[in-house]
Amino acid sequence: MDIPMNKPATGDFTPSEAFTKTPGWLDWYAGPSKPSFKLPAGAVDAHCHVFGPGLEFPFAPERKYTPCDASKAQLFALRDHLGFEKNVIVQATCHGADNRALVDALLHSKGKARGVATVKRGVTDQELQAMSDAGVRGVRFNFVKRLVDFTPKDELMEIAARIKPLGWHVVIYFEAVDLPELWDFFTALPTTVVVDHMGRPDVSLPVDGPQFALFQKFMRQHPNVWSKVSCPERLSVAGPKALRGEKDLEGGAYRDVIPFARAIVEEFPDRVLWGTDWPHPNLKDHMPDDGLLVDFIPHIAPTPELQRQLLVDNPNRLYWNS
Ligand code: 0GY
Repeated sequence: MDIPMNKPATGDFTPSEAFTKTPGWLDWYAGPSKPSFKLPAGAVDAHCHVFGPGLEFPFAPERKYTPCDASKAQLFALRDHLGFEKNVIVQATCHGADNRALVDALLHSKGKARGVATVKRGVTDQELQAMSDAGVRGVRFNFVKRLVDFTPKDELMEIAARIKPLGWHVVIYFEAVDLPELWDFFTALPTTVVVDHMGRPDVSLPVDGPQFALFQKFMRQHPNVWSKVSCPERLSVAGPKALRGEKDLEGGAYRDVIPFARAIVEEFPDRVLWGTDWPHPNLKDHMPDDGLLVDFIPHIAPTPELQRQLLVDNPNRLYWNS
């Protein structure tokens, strides 16, 4: 590995003396392979995080997990190693609504990163403007119960109305089973709405079954809705092990996620984004090699045209206005 990840390639180390990691926490993988798939020029990793470092940017008291550190320098080293040009850094729930680590990463990115923040009702206009100046372009509303405490929908709607004039959008994270209950709220949002990880479908269900059909209907009926077709490692039941040849479509890593992501990319090619999700919080059974995750992209976006839209055109339009 040729990147200064600043931690041992294996192992179970305690990253910051200030915090003790959640028991069983899986650290990000410090020896990512060089992808075989060559990313197009201008490609954006549109979903990744920074964690701390905890000594510099303490984790939030209300957090549901305590991760290992994952610094901006380590993220930027991974970006360069994989062949991305830019990042979209999404505020992780372990930092709550304290966006200092995110903003610090944006300010040190030389314009190569944009951000998605978490804010509360009490945020001031000056704070929003300062975040915008630093490169924040959206807020994230999280409905995954294991990650956050409940926030009333009227508070979220008020925040959405306040960030709209800044040209920001709303990123939503939820589980597929909760889409029916959240439908009215989501479809009333006044901004572009970006869904994390395709709304977390249960990929053991049929791709043409009612659960995924509802998500497709959500995108079909609402042209302001975009989707990240990210996180095969999180959604897959089949897991990272190939059945036959490593790169084989039907037998390869995370093969059960391919039909879902590919259906979304092919139907909505101008409203999809892709990201590594580094440093991969809360994975339980394996930590992916980010180089192999990049090699997954041509399975879900099989043509150079789809790859360019997914990796270059769409994220640059949404986050850099270009
Ligand atoms: C992700 C997924 C997860 C966590 C977070 O902010 C977060 O803590 O997003 C998860 O645990 O599913 O997109 O990183």
